[in-house]
Amino acid sequence: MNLEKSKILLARASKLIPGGVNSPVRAFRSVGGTPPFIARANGSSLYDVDGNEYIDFVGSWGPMLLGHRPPEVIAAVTEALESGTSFGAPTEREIFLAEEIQAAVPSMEMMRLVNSGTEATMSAIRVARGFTGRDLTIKFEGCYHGHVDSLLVKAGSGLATLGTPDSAGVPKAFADTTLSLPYNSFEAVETAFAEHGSEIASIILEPVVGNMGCVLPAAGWLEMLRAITVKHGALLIFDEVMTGFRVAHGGAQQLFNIKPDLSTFGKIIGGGLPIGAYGGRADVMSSVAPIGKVYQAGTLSGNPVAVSAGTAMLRYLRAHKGAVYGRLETLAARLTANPPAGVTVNRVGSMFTTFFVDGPVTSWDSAKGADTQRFAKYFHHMLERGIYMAPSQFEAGFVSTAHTEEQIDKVRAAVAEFFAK
Ligand code: HOZ
Repeated sequence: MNLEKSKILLARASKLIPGGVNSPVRAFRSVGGTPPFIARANGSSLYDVDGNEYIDFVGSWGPMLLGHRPPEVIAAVTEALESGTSFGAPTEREIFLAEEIQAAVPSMEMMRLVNSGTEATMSAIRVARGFTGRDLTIKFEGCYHGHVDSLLVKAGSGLATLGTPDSAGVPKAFADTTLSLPYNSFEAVETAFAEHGSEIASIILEPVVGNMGCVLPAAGWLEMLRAITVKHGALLIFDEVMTGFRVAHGGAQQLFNIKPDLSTFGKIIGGGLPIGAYGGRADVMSSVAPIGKVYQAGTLSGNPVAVSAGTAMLRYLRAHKGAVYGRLETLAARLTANPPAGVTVNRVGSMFTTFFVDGPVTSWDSAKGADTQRFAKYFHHMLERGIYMAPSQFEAGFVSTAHTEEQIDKVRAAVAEFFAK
């Protein structure tokens, strides 16, 4: 595969930007090789600067549920640009997006729009602390909630990819406010509450994990978390940055019928533009300034172009939800049916991961045993055939409505070819 122009751009970028990338996993460090520099995208396809075309299963790491450049979103962005790009003042457009989020996710009684998933989770745990007057947060090993200091403890995603579960630069005092427990361990949660119940402000989790690869909640796990947080006066925070509007129109909380106290969103709610949101119970969100004492602010929060893209996306999803989620399920089921021997495929709706592990993957302990060298070979086998999967064993893949049956079958043939070797 010719990646000559990408190689030149990577060298140029690397002089200015650490690793030549603005988010570590994009550098392909765990799979090796040169990351294609992308020139443009349309539907289910990415096109790089060397003229290579790829079927895209990264989808900008989640936002592209409808594929790239859905006409409704492009039209909304174009229209919004005519009115200006940022005002630092309230607009009606922000209300449209908040109304769309609430229509799909009724637990979002009040919310605040921010610029990324990281801002959303950072703010949500601060609100939980402010509301409860407690300092401790429970998170789970392999769950990634953005690059928030106190949540970069045994975090998945890019840190797992680089083999460094904790980041340098996080003061011990911050990390000490986090109890990191094994995902799906009922016992670990019960013990933590038995020992620290009155100090725990919240549990934050990915209700379906995407950031150690796709990992499902065990039967009864989310129900147990809901019950134990109620019992001890702690808040339950669902990080739905990845799962929101992805695993179901109303996110994982709809799929599993659990009402969290707070939720965080990003990705799809911006239609591909930078955005995040956190919200939930009105009494809890009333802690946020200017009506409460928990401070959080942002110059570009509620940006008119981003909220217009997000509103167009969510209006489309609400109007076509039967067709959209039905189509995603059909395509993703076709993609992941009858996996080859020796690997484990986890999938919820259109989120999936092929783990190079022989046996169930239910936690970071079981995920981290994956054969990452074999994964790297598989990744390049696919890339050379024009199939762009996440360049990490510990990330989820995403199917969009723009994919076709023919593309899915092409992927299946490439997978079969790899495993026949
Ligand atoms: N690790 C991030 C997704 N889970 C990657 C985001 C990006 O590189 O854009």
